[in-house]
Amino acid sequence: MKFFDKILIANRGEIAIRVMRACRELDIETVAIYSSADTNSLHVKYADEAFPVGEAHPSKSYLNIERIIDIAKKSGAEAVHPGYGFLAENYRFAKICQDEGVIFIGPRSKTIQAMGSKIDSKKMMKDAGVPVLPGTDDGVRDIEDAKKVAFEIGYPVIVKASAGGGGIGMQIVNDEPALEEAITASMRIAKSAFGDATVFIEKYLVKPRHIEFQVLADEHGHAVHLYDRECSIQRRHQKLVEEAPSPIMTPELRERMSSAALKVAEASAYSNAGSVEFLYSNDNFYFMEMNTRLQVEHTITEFITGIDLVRQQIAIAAGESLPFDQSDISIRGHAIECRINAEDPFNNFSADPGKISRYRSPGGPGIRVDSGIHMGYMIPPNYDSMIAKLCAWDSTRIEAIKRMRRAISEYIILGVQTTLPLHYAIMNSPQFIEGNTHTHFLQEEHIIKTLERYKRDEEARMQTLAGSFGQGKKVAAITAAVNVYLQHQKE
Ligand code: MV4
Repeated sequence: MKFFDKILIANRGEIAIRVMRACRELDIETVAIYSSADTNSLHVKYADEAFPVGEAHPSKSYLNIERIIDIAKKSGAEAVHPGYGFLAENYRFAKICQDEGVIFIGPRSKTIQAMGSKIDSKKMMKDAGVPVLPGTDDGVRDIEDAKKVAFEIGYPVIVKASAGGGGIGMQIVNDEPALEEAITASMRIAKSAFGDATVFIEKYLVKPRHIEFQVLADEHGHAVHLYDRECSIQRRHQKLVEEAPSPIMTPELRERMSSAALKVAEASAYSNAGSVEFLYSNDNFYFMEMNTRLQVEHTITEFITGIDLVRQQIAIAAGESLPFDQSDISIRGHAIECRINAEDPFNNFSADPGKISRYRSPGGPGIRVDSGIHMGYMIPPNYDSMIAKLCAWDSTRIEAIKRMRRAISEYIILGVQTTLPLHYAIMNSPQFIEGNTHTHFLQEEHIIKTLERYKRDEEARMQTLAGSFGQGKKVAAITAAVNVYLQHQKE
């Protein structure tokens, strides 16, 4: 079954390669685009054809809609996969693709647009019977009205930008005297970041969990969910560790949350892959937003369900019906993803682009590495700092954690600082092992203390490792042995 002959991948790095891998298995030819900073990038070599798309700055290349459509037509690509980031949630791009006769692999333009407004999507879900946090139903119009609503729901409240993303413009307000200034500040930030000053207020949850459900829907009205992911461990709204399923999930909670997720898909007449984000606190959950794209962490869902999400996205875009229904989808075991960023966790996570001087990625049972880097690769400073995704699967959560520790111990990335030491600290943290995570997990004392201990131990730092529980030495020794081996390889 051939869904398309040729697909253009409007992205770079690991996700471009991930999509091309699905294409190759489906006998679909691939077209890469690349900026002037990516002439030597792996996604360009992996593709059957590659076209320059412009200068390094994203606005001149990976966001250049006109040029991308032009390349799609010139190359004869019938469809475009946007990956994540860049144009993935740009409803104008989806619309232009449609108008130009190129299939956009994702939901319809109108759905992307509707989900892009936090106020509109929240309203739509509330009407559909999905739990949402109490707050203003519309944008804040006058301060007296805002005060009244905040008083009714009780402080603390949060002011959010309707067009917002990544926490931009969010203001937490603890009491009435602080409300007016927070609204003004939020509106100003929202106006400059999104060109839309609309803000709304809702009840603030102090240490919620972020739990999301993967959904797949075809263009014939069938929708299924592919279970849950826990994504609470993040820093400045960038996720760092995700796991599937959530460690707190019970059959009863899963029943409640998955039916809400499917209601979201139904109410929006959704098609293609998406995820429904909830905040969870005290056995209650609330719809936050729907991501209308393939997400970075789709890998762990693939591990526990055995379903190739990119293959399904392509089949759905080709007009196929879902080849399974809900009763065919079950989960097996537990999967964890660690995002490896070229950042220095010992220096306030400052970006550390540059040349990879030594590289060896882990392998063996239950390990998956998605990356676009290799030995000798120069990480350009122009894009996101995520350079690899390390995923571990095993039959139980604790075994998956131990497998992840083992994989981290095998992972050698020299030449740039990475988040590997932080991941090792997290995988050894008693709180994490208990599944006791929330959105403020990384601010907690214990992780910072462990990192400071690693920092003092220069040798361990070189190996990117040092352990709690007395395992550090053994693991560091293994890493050192592999490093020596690689040194010999080079000389
Ligand atoms: C919240 C919240 C607490 N209460 N809303 C952050 C980004 C945006 N998607 C929503 N965010 C939050 N909204 C209420 N009413 C806490 C956060 C939040 C958060 C949410 C998910 C993952 C990480 C987070 C980190 C800090 C704050």
